Amino acid sequence: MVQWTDDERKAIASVWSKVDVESTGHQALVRLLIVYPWTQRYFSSFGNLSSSSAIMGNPKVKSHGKTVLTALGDAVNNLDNIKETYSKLSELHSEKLHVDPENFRLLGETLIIVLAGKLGAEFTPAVQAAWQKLLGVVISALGRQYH
Ligand code: HEG
Repeated sequence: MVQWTDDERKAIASVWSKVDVESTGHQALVRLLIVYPWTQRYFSSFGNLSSSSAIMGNPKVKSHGKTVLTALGDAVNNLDNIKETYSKLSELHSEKLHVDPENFRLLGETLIIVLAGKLGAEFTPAVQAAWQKLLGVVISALGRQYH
C-alpha cells in the first residue's frame, strides 16, 4: 500500500483547498484535447472540437472537466484507499469507454501544468512532488481493471 508522509498529506490538502474544480478541470481537459489531439476520439459525442477555440468554448468539455476534477477529489479525500475508490471508475473506462490508460498519464501532465500556472510560487518542488505521487497512484488505480 502507498504510504503518505505528513508533509505529503498537507501539500495535497493545501493545494486541493485552493483548487476550483470547474476552472481547473476545464483548463486541464482543454489542454489535453489541444496538445494531444488524438484524445478527441473519445469525445465524439461532445460536438464541435475542430479548433482550439471550439474546444475552449464547448460546454460539454467544460462540464466534463468539472466531472473529472470532482472525481479526483475522491482520491484526495481517500488517500489511503484510492484503489478501491476508483474500482468502478476503472471498470467503466476500461470496459465501456475503452480509454487507453496512457491517456490518464497525459491528463495528469496537463493537470500539473495547470496547477503550476494557477498556484505559481506556492507550487514548490516538494508540493509538486506530492501531487505527482498522488497522480501516479490515481493513474495506477484507474488502470487496474484493464486486462
Ligand atoms: Mg474519464 C467519464 C473520471 C480521465 C474519457 N470520467 C468519466 C466520469 C468520471 C471520470 C467521474 C463520469 C463517469 C460516469 O458517468 O459514471 N476520467 C475521470 C478521472 C480521470 C479521467 C478521475 C483521470 C484523472 N477520462 C479520462 C481520460 C479520458 C477520459 C484521460 C480520455 C482521454 N471519461 C472519458 C469519457 C467519459 C468519461 C469519454 C464519458 C463522457 C461522457 O460521455 O459524458
